[in-house]
Amino acid sequence: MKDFCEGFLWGGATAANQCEGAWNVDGKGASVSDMCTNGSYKVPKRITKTIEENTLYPSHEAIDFYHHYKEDIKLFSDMGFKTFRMSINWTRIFPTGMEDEPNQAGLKFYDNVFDECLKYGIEPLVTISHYEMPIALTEKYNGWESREVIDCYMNYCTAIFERYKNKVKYWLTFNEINVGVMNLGSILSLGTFKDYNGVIFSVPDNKHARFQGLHHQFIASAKAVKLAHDNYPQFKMGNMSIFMTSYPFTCNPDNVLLNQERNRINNWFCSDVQVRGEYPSYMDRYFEENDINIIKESGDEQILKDGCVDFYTCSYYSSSCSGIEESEETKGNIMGGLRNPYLEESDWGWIIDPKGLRFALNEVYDRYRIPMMVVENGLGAYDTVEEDNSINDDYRIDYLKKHIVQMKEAVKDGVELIGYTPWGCIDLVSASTGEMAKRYGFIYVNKFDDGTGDLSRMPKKSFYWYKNVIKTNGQEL
Ligand code: BGP
Repeated sequence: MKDFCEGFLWGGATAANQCEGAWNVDGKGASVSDMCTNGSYKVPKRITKTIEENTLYPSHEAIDFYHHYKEDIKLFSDMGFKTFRMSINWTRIFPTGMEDEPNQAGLKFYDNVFDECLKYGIEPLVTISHYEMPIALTEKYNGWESREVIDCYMNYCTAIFERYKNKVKYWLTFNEINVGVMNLGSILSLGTFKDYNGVIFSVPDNKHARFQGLHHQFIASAKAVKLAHDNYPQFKMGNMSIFMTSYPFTCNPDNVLLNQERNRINNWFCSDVQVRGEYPSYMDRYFEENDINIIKESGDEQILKDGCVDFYTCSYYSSSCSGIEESEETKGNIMGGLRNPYLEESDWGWIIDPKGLRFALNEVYDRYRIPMMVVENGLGAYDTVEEDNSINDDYRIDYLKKHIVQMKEAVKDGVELIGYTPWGCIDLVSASTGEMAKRYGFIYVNKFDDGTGDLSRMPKKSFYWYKNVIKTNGQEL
């Protein structure tokens, strides 16, 4: 029977804006994330037009990976990481996104980070854009709504591909690109929120701008893939989508159809374009019924065809149900739905569903038949530091163990899974709430929601557990 392949890429994942800090250091410009305040499960975070005094902006210091990367990568290596998923902060390389020449200090920083990884035999897995587009592009162009932003992104890709061609092989064009099918995507990834400031979840919806923005992201992604394929044959280019398994709430055919429709729009639309190189036919009706008219140029079809990704990646945290009934709802990571009565949830109300991951992996592999990675998964939880300084995060071990068991089942089912990078391998700022208290890491960071903390790092119990998982290639869980 099949098992995790030799050379399986065990590792962990982060994003620049959630860990680096040093938000305005060495020539870095402000990104969308740098304009977001902290929040909590109860108090939502806000985006502000200017930096407000006496307000905490968690990305500004985060866990200061910028100055701790050597120590952190050493700890990853102690765990036996084969890969480290991280993002390049666009605004470190092009502070406004519109310069002709890249910022040398920014380029140098990532040289140092990659060299440090390679020193330990850790393969960098790089997200090109992870919720950190230059704020200047949102102001000038309303973000991805304008086609001009494709050129800015390509300028950025050209600079980083050429600079890191001997250091980075695996690239992801956009983090969770399908967040753009939801309103929240206007802030996080599309930058189509011109002149809005306030609670991020309350941004007024502009469907046209979102889907136009997504179209531009598809074109940018395809062009980046083609640039890589034409010039850097050693590169492997991937997509990255949120996969939120969705079940019909009951076997009522209306629920089954509703579930199919939601799956298509939320889970499949973006990856269908990026993997198959064309818009799926089912979207025509959706666009028509929602009065969405995407402006395309004549060469776009060909660009999409020429820019299909080499491997599929997704984040997976939770699942939900679709139904026409009135019933309790659940949020989950970004997408929600009806609450599944068979499953438990995390302290942040995200349903925990390891079998939903096996289901997802099978569905995706059946559809695309290309190598896959799960590049985000994990449990955001409150951790307690005991008197002897130990952190006994058995709940996190339990969550990850159950998901790895199901990944193994999927491999036995025939899925070509080549990597797994649990989210927030070191504690970092939460994307949805801006908190530190929602911790995912194998490594604890002494940093708190009020901005205090000495930033010291400490392995949790899960650190030693995961080290053994990697050592035994998933045999001992
Ligand atoms: C994903 C994002 C990550 C990350 C993760 C966990 O949607 O790609 O950036 O933060 O979710 O979410 P949160 O931080 O809100 O718990």
